[in-house]
Amino acid sequence: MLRTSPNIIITGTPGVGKTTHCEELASKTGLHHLSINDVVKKHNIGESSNDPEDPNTKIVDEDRLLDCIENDLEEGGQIIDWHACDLFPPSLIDLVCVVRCDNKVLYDRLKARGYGEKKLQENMDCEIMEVLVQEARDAYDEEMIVELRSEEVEDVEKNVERIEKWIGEWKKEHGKGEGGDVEAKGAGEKKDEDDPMFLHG
Ligand code: DAT
Repeated sequence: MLRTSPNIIITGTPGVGKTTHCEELASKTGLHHLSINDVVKKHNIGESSNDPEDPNTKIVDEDRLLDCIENDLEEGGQIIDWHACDLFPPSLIDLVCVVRCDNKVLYDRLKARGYGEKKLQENMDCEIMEVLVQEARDAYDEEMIVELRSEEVEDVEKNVERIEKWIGEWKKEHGKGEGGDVEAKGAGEKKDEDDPMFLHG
């Protein structure tokens, strides 16, 4: 089935601003915020970890997770909110946004969430070592990946605007632009400067 709207992953270290971006983007575009946390809860597919410091962390059965969301992904128009990205089949993904955040800002956000020292340090290391950027690069084509900074409220507005423009371009290219009969452009015709996601890095 051909998707009429793109599937977009919003990923990154916990606390960087994934949910904030997904909610804003969903409200601006009408695409569906697919919170994997909610899917895991709804279908009860997470096992509690044995870590006493972190009993709320769930180890997710990825095969069952994919079964639960496969139809949604095939339909398209999903904004996937999750702190991992390499489990989603590349053929069903159109854009991967890795949200990034300054260490000091992230530390304060995670502290405010009440994270213990160990969990806080693990997540800080994850951001410093660029774990999610690397995971995205290992799983998807470089051209599909974009890093977005999220330190201030204005960053969210700017990022969401960029993604909105990108969605418009995607729909035009796939013949789903406003007006209906826009012809799909061949991939070879596309110039980087036409692309709102990659224009400014
Ligand atoms: P995540 O879903 O990645 O765990 P979140 O969206 O829940 O992160 O955001 C964590 C906290 O940080 C939350 O209180 C909102 C705030 N926040 C996120 N991005 C922000 C930004 N760009 N400017 C100001 N606050 C932000």
